[in-house]
Amino acid sequence: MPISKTGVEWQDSFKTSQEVPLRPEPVFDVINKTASDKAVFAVDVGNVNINFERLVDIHGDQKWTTSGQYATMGYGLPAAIAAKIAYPHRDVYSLNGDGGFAMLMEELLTQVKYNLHIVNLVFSNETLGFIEAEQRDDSEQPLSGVDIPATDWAMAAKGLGCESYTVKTVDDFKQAMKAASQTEAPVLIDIKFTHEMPFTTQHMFLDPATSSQEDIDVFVEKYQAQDLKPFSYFLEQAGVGSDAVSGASVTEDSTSDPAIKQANIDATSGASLA
Ligand SMILES: Cc1ncc(C[n+]2csc(CCOP(=O)(O)OP(=O)(O)O)c2C)c(N)n1
Ligand SMILES: [Mg+2]
Repeated sequence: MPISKTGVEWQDSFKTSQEVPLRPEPVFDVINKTASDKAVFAVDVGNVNINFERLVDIHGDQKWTTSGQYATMGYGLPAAIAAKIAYPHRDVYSLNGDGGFAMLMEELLTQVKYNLHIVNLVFSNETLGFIEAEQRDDSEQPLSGVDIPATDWAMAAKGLGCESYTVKTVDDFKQAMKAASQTEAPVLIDIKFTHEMPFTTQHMFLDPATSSQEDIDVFVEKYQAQDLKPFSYFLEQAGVGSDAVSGASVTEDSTSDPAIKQANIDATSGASLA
């Protein structure tokens, strides 16, 4: 019996979640189990990157691409078209937030026109999520300009000539992925997705040495993080003082420098999930 779950085990524990709107872990679990060894994933920009990079299990000869340097939203659909032309015999998926999808959704017409069998996934969280998370966590400003109206993307895609599905549950998604594998047409799957932001690793309130109990309680409840331990816990288990990692050169005097103080906190407060 492990004394505590690691970040990855904790993350995996949500794979079987039946929560609706859907959490990312069960959705990616289906993708991991369904996509062939030669699948290609074209990933748009936003929280979809965070979820993809945390949860996808690239295996076999799979390939993936995203707009890494410029973080250009609207990348998913054209990248998937390029992938399908380059690799006509591979299964190609585009993975998009609803905001990024809305930017270049007319590219479904190109997929239809050239009869490209691409499976386009839209994670409908009704927000420019990545920016919402920034507004919440970084600037703590009132949310502004991030909400996206609830939209029937499947109906819109149908109008553009695609086969399309709306999924609200894990079973819906499994069925839609199965149906998508049995057609030659372009497919759109609108995944009604959680409005919660991905787990933040930027400010983790887990360590009583650096956070108030109130902050820890709020954080743990919000992320169902009862099984997560702060990094200092693992150092103690290993018999290593947290000073050894946070920098022995940081003295009592130097902590009056706010930058060093913050670095000290960052180094000791919960790095249990990368
Ligand atoms: C062309 C462009 N405009 C704006 C941005 C800034 N930006 C980065 S992520 C993001 C929001 C993405 O929203 P969505 O596609 O709905 O994905 P989510 O984060 O909700 O998964 C924005 C506006 C960008 N990267 N590229
Ligand atoms: Mg979104």
